[in-house]
Amino acid sequence: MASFENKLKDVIIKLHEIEALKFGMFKMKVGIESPVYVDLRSVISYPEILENIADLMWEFAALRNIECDQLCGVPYAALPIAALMSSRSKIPMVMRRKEAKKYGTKKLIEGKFNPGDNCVIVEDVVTSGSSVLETVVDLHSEGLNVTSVLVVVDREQGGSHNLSEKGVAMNSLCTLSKILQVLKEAGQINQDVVDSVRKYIAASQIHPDGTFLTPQPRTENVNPSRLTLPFTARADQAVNPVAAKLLKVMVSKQSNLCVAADVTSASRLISLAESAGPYVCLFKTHIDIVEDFSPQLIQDLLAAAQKHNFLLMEDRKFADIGHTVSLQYSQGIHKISSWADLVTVHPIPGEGVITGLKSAVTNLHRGCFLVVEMSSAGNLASPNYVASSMEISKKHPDFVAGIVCQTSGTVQNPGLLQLTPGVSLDCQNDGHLGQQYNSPEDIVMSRGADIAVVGRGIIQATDPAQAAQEYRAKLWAAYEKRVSSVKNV
Ligand code: 5BU
Repeated sequence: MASFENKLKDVIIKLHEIEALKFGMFKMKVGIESPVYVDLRSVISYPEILENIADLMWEFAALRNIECDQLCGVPYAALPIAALMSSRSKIPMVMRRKEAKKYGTKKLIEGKFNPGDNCVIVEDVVTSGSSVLETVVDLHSEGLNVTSVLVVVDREQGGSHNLSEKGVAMNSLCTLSKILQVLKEAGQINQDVVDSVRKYIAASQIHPDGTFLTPQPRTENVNPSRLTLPFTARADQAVNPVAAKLLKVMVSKQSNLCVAADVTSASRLISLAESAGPYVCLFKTHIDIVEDFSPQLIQDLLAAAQKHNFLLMEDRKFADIGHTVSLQYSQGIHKISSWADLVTVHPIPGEGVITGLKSAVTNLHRGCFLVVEMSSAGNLASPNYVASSMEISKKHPDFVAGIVCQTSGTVQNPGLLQLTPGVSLDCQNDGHLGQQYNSPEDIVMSRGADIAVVGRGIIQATDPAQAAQEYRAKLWAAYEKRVSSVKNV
């Protein structure tokens, strides 16, 4: 039987074939032009696709442990999807009228329900989340409880954030980023289309009242998102002390560059810390590849970190049960917790991996980056995995400094940092080794990175100091552009 992921890919490709997903230039309801158009109303003409979507939505709801007493479809495109889900699951359905009837009973909600029933909203596409919020208001006024919405496509333009601010969790079957990835891999769209849609997503975050968070003119109502709030202001919102410190270092050094110091000798590691150190905010190590490791190396690294004012991150990617990771973090020859300000962690074992790491440190002047998406081709991070990982991060704000991911919509909280590897000026991927590169501008503007990780682009350069300087300048300029697109109007 096809996996959930394969069924999802199949549906995305079919939606493109029937032109429910279109690329070009389209005028949106909110008045801006969009390079992508998503309209699932035509799906009723393709019963098989409709059925597949409803089945996937139901499977997805089960994966997310979503349970409810009522389903509510939002007219029009989501109504048949909700009806099919209701028919399969035998969960009854209610329907919100677009307008209250002018005669007879002025019911807002059609269908039978009891006050206090838990209702999940089913929607086809979410942009700012305003239609869903209107539905929530009406359902609440009729006494129904609404805590989640199931969406087929999240356009990643602020909907998830706007809904969560109102206490409604958005669970999306797929995002625009996922659609781009699937259609690009299937050879149905080219890189230019991918780039233009990514730029558009980063540049058009929308508040539910219709105002744009970026890059349209700033209005008094604008509530800047993570992508548009300057690092200085975000330092105050960081709960983890290392994240706050890192944001301050970034501002004082005007650097959002992390060097990936993937070298195998102690002398090269220290030489890189000295040459690239002045231009980076973060120095990332894989300490287990150093062949002549000794405690002295750590002393030298700490001295370089102090001299050049950068933080140290060991990219250990812990991924075991809590008890084991607590030992791996604090014991052995590397004693990582004694020197690394930050470490990377895979959320795959569940929350215990974080509690395990936390149990190994007595003070919390340590933090971690949770790896929720990877840069490598064919990596297994599904939308469901990303969403569940983000839920884990919310439970440990004291220890999670940020998220390692590849797409701009993943991190909403301005107090968390998005760290993104896979950056190079020439963007030449490394073939069968799987790394996929983006330019400094794209990584910050389109993919939403706060800090970009550059390894071979710097360490294999003839002059690493000069290369670090060049990456730093380009990355910082991209950050300033991202922020000023809202600020300077
Ligand atoms: P590169 O030489 O710029 O490709 O090095 C990238 C570094 O980032 C390298 O140390 C990887 O281990 C690390 N990395 C990555 O490339 N992709 C990921 O998704 C994660 C880490 Br997580």
